[in-house]
Amino acid sequence: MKKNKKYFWLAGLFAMALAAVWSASPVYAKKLPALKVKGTKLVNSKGKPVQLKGVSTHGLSWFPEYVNQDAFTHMKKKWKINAVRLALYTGEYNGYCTGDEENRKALEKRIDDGVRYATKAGLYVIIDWHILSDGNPETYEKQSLAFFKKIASKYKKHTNVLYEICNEPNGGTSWDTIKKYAKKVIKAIRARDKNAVILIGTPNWSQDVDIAAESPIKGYKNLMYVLHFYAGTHGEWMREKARAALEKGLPLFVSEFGISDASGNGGLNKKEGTEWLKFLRNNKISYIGWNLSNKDESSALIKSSCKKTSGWKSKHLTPWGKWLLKQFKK
Ligand code: IDC
Repeated sequence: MKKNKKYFWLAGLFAMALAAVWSASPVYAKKLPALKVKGTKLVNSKGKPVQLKGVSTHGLSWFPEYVNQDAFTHMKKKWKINAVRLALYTGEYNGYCTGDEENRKALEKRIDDGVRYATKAGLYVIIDWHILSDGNPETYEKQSLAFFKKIASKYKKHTNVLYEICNEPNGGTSWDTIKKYAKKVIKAIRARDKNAVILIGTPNWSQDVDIAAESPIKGYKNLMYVLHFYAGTHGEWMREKARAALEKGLPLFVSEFGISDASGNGGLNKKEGTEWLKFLRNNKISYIGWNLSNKDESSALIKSSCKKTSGWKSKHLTPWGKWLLKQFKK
């Protein structure tokens, strides 16, 4: 009898210690349900559609100060976002593939920090291989494979991580070329992380989803195809492409958008932006606004006069920032 009592207390202590470790661990603080792709939609484990809504960082090399715990927690609580995107430029100045080894290490740490902050804040997080001036994803294919192998091994247990493997192929890169690249990267990710959602960029700055829909990638689950728009430049004609893709059963994800023109600057087209948001809501398509910085451009969310890197009030936001926050709260 006495002996039993002792074991009872020991078991109790052990359970308490386990609970303490569990709750102190940032990784499991708020484990979000893993997402899947069903038909054209992103769904939770019960098959219920989930719409991710959030913001993208600017280039991680250029505006690292916005990757911080307070910012992510603030955006989750006050802005009501549920996802954040970490934009890892590959080809630009101090990009992942153009900077030196020290820069690369710093960028990798920023991604790790970003995932940790997002996890703690209860956000889904997209790790974005941000090709842009490098146009063709094959330009840095070797680096991409090495990167995603490393990152997928590291984050295979994180149910809140999504991988975006080529932001915006351009310069005439064909869907065949993108597919060839994507298959290699998907294979590398899947060998490590069996289920995470993978986002695939489409031709012509991720606009030609209708072309991707004619020949989607086969043999893997949980793949989505990327559509990007800037309402100042892209209107109904691009929604037509999206509709054509959906009709063919292609799952779409808007991992970047704005309502300025495609340069990320110029006036805002709120009317067209409202049309787009209606379309996204009706089709339960996830959307991520560009960009979390105070750069002096109309696609920045924070006013250039504001130096705060978290805890923003309405007066610190640009007209675009204010508009986007209204959408999140709808
Ligand atoms: C823009 C930034 C701008 C930067 C430029 C080049 O807003 O400050 O100088 O990139 O690096 C995209 C790209 C995204 C662009 C954005 C606006 O994915 O990197 O950011 N845009 O031009 N596609 C369409 C628009």
